[in-house]
This record gives sequence, C-alpha cells and structure tokens, in this order.
Amino acid sequence: MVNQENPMMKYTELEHIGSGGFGHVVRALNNATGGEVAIKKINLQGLGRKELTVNEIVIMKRYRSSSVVNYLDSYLLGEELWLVMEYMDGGALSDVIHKTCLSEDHIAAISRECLQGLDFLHSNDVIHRDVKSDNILLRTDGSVKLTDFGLSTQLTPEQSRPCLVAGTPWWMAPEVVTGQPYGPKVDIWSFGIVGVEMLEKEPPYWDQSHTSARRLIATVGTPKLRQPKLLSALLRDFLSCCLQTDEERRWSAKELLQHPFVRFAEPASSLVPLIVSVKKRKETRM
Ligand code: 3AM
Repeated sequence: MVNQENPMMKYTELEHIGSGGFGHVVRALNNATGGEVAIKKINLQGLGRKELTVNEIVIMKRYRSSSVVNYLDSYLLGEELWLVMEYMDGGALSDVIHKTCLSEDHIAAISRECLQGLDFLHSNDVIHRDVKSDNILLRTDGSVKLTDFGLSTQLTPEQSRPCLVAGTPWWMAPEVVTGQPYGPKVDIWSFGIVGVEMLEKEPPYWDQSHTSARRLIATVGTPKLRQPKLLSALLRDFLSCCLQTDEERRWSAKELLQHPFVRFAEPASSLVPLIVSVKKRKETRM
C-alpha cells in the first residue's frame, strides 16, 4: 500500500506546521518538481492508530476531487507512516475563525465550497464523520478543502446505516450521540456546527465536558444561536436546514447547494484577501 522508496531523497523538509495526537505535520519541498507538499508523520504505535491510518489512506487514494485535500504518496519508516498530501498554505478554517471576523459573504462562499466536498463524498457513499473547522483547510488562491479521513467510512449494501459512535463530541449529530443507525446527513449536522463556529468562534457547549456536550446534543436538539437577530433571515434559514434534529427533515448537501444563501454566494476567489491577511498576521507573529 505504501511507496517503498526512501522519502528523504525525494523531499526536503522546510518547517514544522503543527502537531496532533497522531504525530506532526511538516511542510516540505518535492526535490524533483520544486512543488510544496505537506507530510503528515503518523506515529502508528497509538491505540487504533494503524486502522485509522490505513482507512485514511484508502479513502484519500480512492477519492480525488478539487474539494478534498489530495493524497500524493505514503511511506513507512519504522513505526512512523508518512502521508504526503497537497500543501494548503492558508491553514485551517479554525485558525481563520479565531484570528478574524467572518462576514456573511465569507460564510456563504466557505459553505458552498465545503458542501461541494460533502456532496462529492456522499455521492460516493462516503461519510466523513469528523467535519469540524480544524478539518477544513484553505489555500491563498481561495480554495477550501476537506481533510482528515481517518474516521470516514465507506457505506456498502451490507453496512448502509452504521451506528458506531465516531467523531468529535461537540460536532456530533443527535443520532450519533444516541447510538442510532445513521447516514451521510450526520456530516450535514456537523457542518451546521461549523456554521455556528464561523459566527460564534466555538461550537455549542464548548465549555462542557465530552459527556455533558453529548447529553445536551441528545436532549436540546437544534442549538440556540447567541444573537440570531444580528443575522440575515437567509443565514438563519440555512443553518436551520443543516441543524434539523430529525434526519429526514435535515437537508442533504445537494439540496443545500441550491439554498439561496449558498447559490448566490461570491466565488471562492473572493476569499483570497481574507486568507492572505490571516496568513500574513500569523507570519509576522512568528
Ligand atoms: O496546528 P495547526 O492548527 O496550525 O491545519 C493543520 C494543523 O495546523 C496542519 O497541520 C497541523 C496539524 O494537523 N495541516 C494538516 N494538513 C495540512 C496540509 N495538507 C496542514 N497544513 C497544510 N497543508
């Protein structure tokens, strides 16, 4: 499944980008092409880490699109797996959310790009299962892409409605936290929570523990917005279509792409000044 060559000959590491429970990510140069890549160095020794990594590679290799971060190569170095993927120079949406204030126009354009990614995955019977602003990456050309497929699942005729509780608690849909069988629309709920993050900088119940957040999601249903009166009626309606407790009434990615909030959104290039300004601010603080 992995490339047998020595990646040290092929790539030159440039800088450490960040770390997570899995290991860390570096920016590197492909010596042959001069192009930049991101290398996720995954420590395979953690609990369940091998399964998550194999899953991530299988899904990334199988599904390529302009709205998902594309897989380039992978290498095994002892207990470390190097996952080489396209480099997203604008960083994560979570960073943009924390460093600036997004306008409704920005939210609409980002939403359309994310929904295109979700529509692509769902049309291929894949559920991402960990949609959150940390897993949405940006590029300074305005592109917005989904990443981190470790928890994603490929639906099959035998397993078309999983019930395994998977994801990050605050973003989980009610049917996930209550252990019901679920479908691709769990990603739409999580995406609705990303909408709340874009407005309020954090998901609902962020100050609560995992357990309390899950209990509140199960009992409260659609979360209340802090200042709904400050939002346009279109944005409020769009979020309510994403955050329907009843899966049947929750819109699909394809339907949401037709919602007027998203349909009349500015092109992705309108996000360039925002992404570039956040990147510059990060660089000057380094
Ligand atoms: O630690 P921060 O949040 O700054 O956004 C990801 C996160 O950054 C970044 O690596 C860190 C650890 O996950 N990251 C992940 N994949 C990336 C990619 N393909 C990436 N940055 C750029 N391109």
